[in-house]
Amino acid sequence: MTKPPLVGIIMGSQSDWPTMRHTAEYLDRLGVPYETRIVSAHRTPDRLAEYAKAARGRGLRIIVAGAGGAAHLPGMAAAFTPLPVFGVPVESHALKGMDSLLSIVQMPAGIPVGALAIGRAGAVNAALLAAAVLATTDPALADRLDALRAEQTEAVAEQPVDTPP
Ligand code: RP5
Repeated sequence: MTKPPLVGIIMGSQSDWPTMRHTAEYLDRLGVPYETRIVSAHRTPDRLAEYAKAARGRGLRIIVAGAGGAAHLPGMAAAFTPLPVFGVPVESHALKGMDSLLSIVQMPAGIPVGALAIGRAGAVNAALLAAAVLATTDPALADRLDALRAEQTEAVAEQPVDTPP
């Protein structure tokens, strides 16, 4: 039987998936159950409201929201749910994700969004941050997170090598 999702990974467009799949990949590595949805703040506002309002009642614990450009998805999701929302600024073509970052990070006091880095780094770290929050009440997950960090440390060489041209 599959476990019910604890993390909702939402994104504004199919075009965000190449970035947001990294969140899914890391949650898979850590054994954290999640779901994925395309939910646009602008193109599907009713879907966003319904999703965010129902999220806690369906058992989700955290929402990771990725969006690019005028990236209102994380902030609007946070407005509709008391769950922690982590925002991932997707790298846009026109402004390289600076637009996404500034849209996500500068929330008015009272409705928080935890803003991550632009692009893949933010997507990976959103998964690790979500796992760290869940690990505060899940010792087995805390062990898996420790193991992943140890693996990462082991993988760092002491000396650089020339890369082929
Ligand atoms: C945002 O607009 C999405 O999050 C996406 O990053 C951006 C562009 O969307 P598409 O035009 O590629 O669907 O809503």
